Amino acid sequence: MKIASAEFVLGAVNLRQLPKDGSKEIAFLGRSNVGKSSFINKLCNRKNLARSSVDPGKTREMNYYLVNGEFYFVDLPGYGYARLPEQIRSSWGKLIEQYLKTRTQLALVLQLVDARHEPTELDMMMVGWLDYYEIPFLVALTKADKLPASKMPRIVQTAKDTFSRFSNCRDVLPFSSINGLGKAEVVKIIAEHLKA
Ligand SMILES: Nc1nc2c(ncn2[C@@H]2O[C@H](COP(=O)(O)OP(=O)(O)OP(=O)(O)O)[C@@H](O)[C@H]2O)c(=O)[nH]1
Ligand SMILES: [Mg+2]
Repeated sequence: MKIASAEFVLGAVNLRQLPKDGSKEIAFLGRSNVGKSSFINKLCNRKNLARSSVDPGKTREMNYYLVNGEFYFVDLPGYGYARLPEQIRSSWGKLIEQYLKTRTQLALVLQLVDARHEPTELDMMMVGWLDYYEIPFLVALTKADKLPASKMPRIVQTAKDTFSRFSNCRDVLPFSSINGLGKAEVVKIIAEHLKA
């Protein structure tokens, strides 16, 4: 599969606003500032399709991008931004859990984890939900360009040890929005899940 076109469709703050055409969805989940928007831009070869923020926690909407006129990339609001009021954090949790629980056209989730850090408690809670709701997911270790190449194999192996006990985890791989590391593999796995 080649990603030839991508366009912003809508930003939703509740599930009633989501597209109703039934097209398959690939969703991007991860803590605030982990690199979700940059990831989408890299996959689509676009600089500013998904707005990447200098101001973490700003994206509160679920942003939909139509790809190849055929399926959606869904940029989910980031979690774990401590400076947000508790009320917003809990409404975020309800929205995402309802989305994961009910969205039958969701084909795959890209769970993003910073390659330089251990997965957070919230990261582990998210993959717990994904597994519980039987949603296939791929773990991408972001900002891999910030790691020395010599450290990479051990970091990837440690992450594989952590995530492979979840039966819906399809793979764990390093990714960089700067140099494109991992992009070809990610596109291939997305294409497989769109077909299934
Ligand atoms: N070096 C490097 N920096 C990255 C990479 N991906 C993202 N960044 C930087 O990390 C910051 C956050 O990236 P975003 O793509 O906005 O992260 P996000 O997950 O969409 O953040 P929120 O929308 O706030 O949840 C930006 O300054 C990006 O330039 C990467 O692969 N390598
Ligand atoms: Mg973003």
